[in-house]
Amino acid sequence: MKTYSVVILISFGLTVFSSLQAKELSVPTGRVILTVTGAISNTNTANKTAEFDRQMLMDLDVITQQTETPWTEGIDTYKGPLLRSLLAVVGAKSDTLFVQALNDYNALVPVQDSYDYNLILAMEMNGKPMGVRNKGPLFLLYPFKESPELNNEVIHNRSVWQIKAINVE
Ligand SMILES: Nc1nc2c(c(=O)[nH]1)N[C@H]1C(S)=C(S)[C@@H](COP(=O)(O)O)O[C@H]1N2
Ligand SMILES: [Mo]
Repeated sequence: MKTYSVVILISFGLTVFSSLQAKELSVPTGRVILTVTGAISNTNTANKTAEFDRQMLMDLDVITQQTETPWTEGIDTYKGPLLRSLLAVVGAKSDTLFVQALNDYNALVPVQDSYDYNLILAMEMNGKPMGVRNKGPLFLLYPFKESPELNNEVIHNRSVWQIKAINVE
């Protein structure tokens, strides 16, 4: 009876453990569009970074956000993973992000913003993948419509588009 329970407990434990493992970072099969570096506990490369292709990002906690922005006319529909779900999957261990664009623009973004707001890495605009010419492949989008107080220069500066990398500082 006792031995039986122990065996059950161990196999239950192993099942929980392996399902946690399965939730950990997969490996990109498509083109890598985002690299996360720095203070993270889950990595998928030899040099301890976390690389993502489009599919891996779309497998995170994805929402759509309808909003205007200071750089666009009218309301558009954006889709992409919540920043906090990206931070969870890489096991981000610090409170500031250095967000880096393809054109070498960069900005520091407090991790707290991702908990205070439904901040997404927008990948699609009005149902179409965002190209580099159109703020893609990833645009750190604050919900300006939902939270009008975000419409200020500090937040504008954090609204990095054409993102290629995020360092957890
Ligand atoms: N990739 C990228 N993102 C960026 C910028 C940029 O130059 N490149 N400029 C930032 C700043 S400082 C502001 S205020 C807004 C708007 O920039 P713009 O209106 O000068 O284009 O985008 C932000 N995101
Ligand atoms: Mo700016």
